[in-house]
Amino acid sequence: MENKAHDFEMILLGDAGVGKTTLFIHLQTGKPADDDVRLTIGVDIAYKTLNISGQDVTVKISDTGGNERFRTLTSSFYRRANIVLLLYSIEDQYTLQTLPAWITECTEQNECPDNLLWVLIGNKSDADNDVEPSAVDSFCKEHNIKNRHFISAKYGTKVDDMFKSVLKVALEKRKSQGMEAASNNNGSSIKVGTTAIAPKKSTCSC
Ligand SMILES: Nc1nc2c(ncn2[C@@H]2O[C@H](COP(=O)(O)OP(=O)(O)O)[C@@H](O)[C@H]2O)c(=O)[nH]1
Ligand SMILES: [Mg+2]
Repeated sequence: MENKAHDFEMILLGDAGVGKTTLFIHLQTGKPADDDVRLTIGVDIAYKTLNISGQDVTVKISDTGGNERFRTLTSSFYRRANIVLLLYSIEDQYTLQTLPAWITECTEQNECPDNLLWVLIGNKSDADNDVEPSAVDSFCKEHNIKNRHFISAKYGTKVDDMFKSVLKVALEKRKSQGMEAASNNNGSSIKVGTTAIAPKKSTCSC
């Protein structure tokens, strides 16, 4: 697929089987995924435009394409992401326990990890819960994750609400980062001694 202009880049991370592709297809098509289209090869990319508070926002969404099974996600998958949906299945507490490894890998490969928006998604909310709420609380505390959602990607429960809410937070975050950068910079140059140095142009996409 061609690389379109987009405001945010979102990646779906988590162990095989947690429902990333099911969520990806739901976000892409607006309806539940058929079983036969779920099996995918290579990185899958979709573009989605949504109006958030009167503003059109385009998001590039990337699914792992099944490569997480072999722990072979390429650095380009992580590099320019600004929003990371960390998925676990509420049916299987082990899938929450493995998320820190994905966080580490993403932090190492992303070009601007300090500005990443991390969102925890407990998927399969239609199924029996195997995860203690206290385990989710401590996970969020430990990794400083302020946004969490429970969805059922299979049945589409809360998927649209989650997506809108995440984009709203991402927009607010970007706005506050912009304001912070402006107040830090306050103009076009930084004075060191008697020499004015133009601020280094960031290569960061966030
Ligand atoms: N009960 C239930 N099953 C789900 C849900 N989302 C995905 N699944 C099932 O979980 C399995 C793995 O889903 P998939 O999207 O391929 O996971 P991925 O490996 O993370 O991409 C499939 O059998 C899906 O139908 C959900 O919200 N509820
Ligand atoms: Mg998949």
